[in-house]
Amino acid sequence: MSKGSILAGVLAPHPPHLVYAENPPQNEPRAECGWEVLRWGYERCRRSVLALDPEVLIVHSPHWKTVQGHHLLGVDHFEGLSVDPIFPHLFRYHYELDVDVELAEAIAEAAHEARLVSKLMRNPDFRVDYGTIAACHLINPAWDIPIVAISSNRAHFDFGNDAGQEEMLRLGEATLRAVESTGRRAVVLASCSLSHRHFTVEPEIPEDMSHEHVYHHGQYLWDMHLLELFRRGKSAQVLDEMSDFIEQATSEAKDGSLTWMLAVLGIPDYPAEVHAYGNVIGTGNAVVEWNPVLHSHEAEES
Ligand code: 2XP
Ligand code: FE2
Repeated sequence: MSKGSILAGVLAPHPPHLVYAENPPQNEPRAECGWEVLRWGYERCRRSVLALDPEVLIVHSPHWKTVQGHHLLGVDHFEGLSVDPIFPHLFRYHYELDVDVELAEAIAEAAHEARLVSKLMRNPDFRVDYGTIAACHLINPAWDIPIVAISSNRAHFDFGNDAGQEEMLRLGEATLRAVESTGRRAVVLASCSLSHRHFTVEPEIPEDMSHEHVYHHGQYLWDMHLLELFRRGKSAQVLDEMSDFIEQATSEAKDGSLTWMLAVLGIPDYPAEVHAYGNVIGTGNAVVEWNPVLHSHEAEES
């Protein structure tokens, strides 16, 4: 078996609004339009990563919250209805997905060897969280590639940001080792927003874009700072500044997804492609792709 590899990584935010606005057959509510810049960015990103022909998408989600350790879906197939607890009028999504259980088991084992607590979710009736579903839908609406889904163990919340960072770096390194040893060609998805300050009053028409804008300049400055670092290949600096970003931008990165993904990618020092940035309920969301192939084409052209 040849050694597996990470083909690309994507910062793949999961606001249910983006799925709602696409009107896929799986989602019950219907939208007129909305959040186009982010959705068009997702279209470009989707084309780019699916062209790499990945065998599996590995996603880390802030909305599968586990207290004791890192859990992974461990059944071949899940299906059900996912209803967003805050936006049930936007997201009532009938999902059906396949899991790469062998890889999930290998990641759980590699995590265990790295002295992290891990566990496989073997309940076939488990309801998969909307952070996993929305990010995977937006990257691959055909759902024809199996996934591995990893929970957020909330280490930043329970033990502080420094401990959380260390935990997620170790989980990322363990994930990479498991991908390599199982020979998989994988794309990794960090399902999270950047700044995460919500507005507090929803407009009568959710897709009324006159309400979607930056609500706090400080949060916007942080988002732009991070995107600039991504674009310049400075993910090590992002990790150095992550604790401040988490606190000052109330970032959803506190759930660990972004740190995990940068670790799986080996803390990339090449430029990422920012496909889009936009606000959803006032939060800052970016679709960003780390793809060494794209980068090497850019390098050849310059
Ligand atoms: O608040 C969250 O974490 C959500 N996923 C809701 C929607 C938009 C957030 O950015
Ligand atoms: Fe979220």
